[in-house]
Amino acid sequence: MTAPETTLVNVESTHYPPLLLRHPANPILTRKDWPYSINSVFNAGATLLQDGTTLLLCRIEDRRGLSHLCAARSKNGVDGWQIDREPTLMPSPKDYPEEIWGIEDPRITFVPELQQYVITYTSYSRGGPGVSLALTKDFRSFERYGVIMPPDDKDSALLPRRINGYWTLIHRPMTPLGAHMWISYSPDLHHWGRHRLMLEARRGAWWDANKIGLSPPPIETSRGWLVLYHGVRHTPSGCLYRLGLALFDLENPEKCLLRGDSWIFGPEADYERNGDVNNVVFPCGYTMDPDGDTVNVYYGAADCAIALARASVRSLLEWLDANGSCDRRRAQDV
Ligand code: BMA
Repeated sequence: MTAPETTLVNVESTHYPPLLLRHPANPILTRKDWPYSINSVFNAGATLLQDGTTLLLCRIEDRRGLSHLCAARSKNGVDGWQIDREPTLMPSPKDYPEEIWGIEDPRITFVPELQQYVITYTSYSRGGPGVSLALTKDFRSFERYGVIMPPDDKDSALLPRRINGYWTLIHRPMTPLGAHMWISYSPDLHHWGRHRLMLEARRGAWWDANKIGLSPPPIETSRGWLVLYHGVRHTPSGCLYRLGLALFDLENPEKCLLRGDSWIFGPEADYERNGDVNNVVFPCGYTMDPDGDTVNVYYGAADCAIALARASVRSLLEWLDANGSCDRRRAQDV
């Protein structure tokens, strides 16, 4: 197995295996890089364009507190970013009133059947955050479908192909039972149904108690959909956002095959510990290297910057084999 480059850094030496290695150039994008005035840049969707360019669709927060999306492109996915000189996708509350308080946290899925990128993002409405969807071929013009999941819902991504004939969406509605990950199906990307609970937040002292959500879109592997999810721990000094790992059946993605008990990545570096919101690592996108094993995970750090950590899919699966359990234990754990 090839480990990701040895120059990548692990901030603290612990006895836990470092699965996601921070890039030494971190943070790779901050507000200082922006060609126009912004408060902060964070939580970017990511994809590779046809010519191998990495595209990040970044969440930009302005000084009003409202967010829009802006594209940044780089040949190597690390530096030399070409940033759109103006916002790429602005909220459009006149036509889409649910976007009145901004649009946030995009996830990008390239869908071969449509030959388009599908973007799911949070639209911040008067009723709270909901899930909206837009299509694009080039990240210059967009076809908006509007709200597909009403408030309160977020942390959503589309799977790249139909499952049993239906488009499949993972999302995180808030219910009186807690903030769990759900899965829904659609024949046309407009009408959604067959809503099922996919992964539950645990309870009590667990790192992922009460509130979880999908982070980047699932990674398709021969063994299943590999899912990085965030868990939010409420502490007396605020929330702690960390990442965990789970694996779901390829043809029946609501079926959890393995779920790790421990978190695998959490705020440690200064740019993750300190920012507008301290102690947050929040990935919304990844790209895959040509070796088919190295994933570049782009994450928002402390709601102030974008950082990069790399991992080997094979190592993540090996870790799950050694540290995960089948979700049928769930009932006793929670
Ligand atoms: C979550 C989302 C993210 C944000 C995080 C920490 O609820 O809204 O956009 O990065 O909180 O503030």
